[in-house]
Amino acid sequence: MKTAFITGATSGIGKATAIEFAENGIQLILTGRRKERLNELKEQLSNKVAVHIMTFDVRDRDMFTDLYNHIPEQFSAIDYLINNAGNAHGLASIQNGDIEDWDAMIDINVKGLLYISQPIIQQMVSRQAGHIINIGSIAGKEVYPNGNVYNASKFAVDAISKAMRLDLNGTGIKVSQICPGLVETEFSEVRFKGDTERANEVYEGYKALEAKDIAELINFVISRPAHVNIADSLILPAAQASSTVLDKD
Ligand code: NDP
Ligand code: 8X3
Repeated sequence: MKTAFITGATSGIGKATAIEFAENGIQLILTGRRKERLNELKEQLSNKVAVHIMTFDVRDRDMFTDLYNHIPEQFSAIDYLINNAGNAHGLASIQNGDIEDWDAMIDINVKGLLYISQPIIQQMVSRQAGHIINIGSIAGKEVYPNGNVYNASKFAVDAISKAMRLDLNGTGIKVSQICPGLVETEFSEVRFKGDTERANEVYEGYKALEAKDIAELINFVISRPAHVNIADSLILPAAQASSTVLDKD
């Protein structure tokens, strides 16, 4: 039985990945800050696979370390690490951006990913096996107006993914990055701080990707034969050509 550790499993892509993995018999460590949602998902999936939940903020390295050191034996060998937790906070020019939003994006999307990855990578190295999937973004391939620090955080994920692949070459660990374009999740609601109307507008006038589309790609990437690594992958709605070109009604 394989084990996956998914960050940001309380909504969107992370939640859809948990459901996809459970359908494929992969037991789960589900993480996020919203405990209620983790409990609900555990309840929903426990008839398919064993589920362990860990409630923490990826910025809180001490709390993560403590929880990680107490993972039940059954879940202790992690085969798949899905580094998914993250968000955009705000959409403003560099001259007007909110410093707290910048801190949140760098601390969560970049530093949080690193904090979670290192101990899990060390464990994978000792077992000479494992697969890390980093959720990047089209925002980490090309910048767009007012995306600045979110773009920078996802460019960092792109660089970290490449760096992990170099450093882990020869250890038996695969590193893949998946870079979605527009996916309809709670992402825009977070970016616009609960302004649902503005968030909904992001997905109006075309068919955005669904979280399940990304989950299916993740499942495809982890289920390739041992000699195959899909190192990087850009997945867009058919209506999207770039970060700034979108065929809307
Ligand atoms: P959602 O807002 O639906 O989900 C974000 C997830 O990240 C939640 O489960 C949330 O859990 C978790 N999270 C956020 N901040 C923290 C934190 N400080 N500590 C722990 N967990 C945290 O968005 P998506 O599913 O769309 O986003 C998932 C990933 O996909 C992100 O990395 C995002 O950048 C990326 N992405 C999204 C795209 C899109 O268009 N939606 C496109 C390209 C990439 P909780 O709040 O419970 O802690
Ligand atoms: C999320 C996609 O284009 O809103 O990473 O930045 S975008």
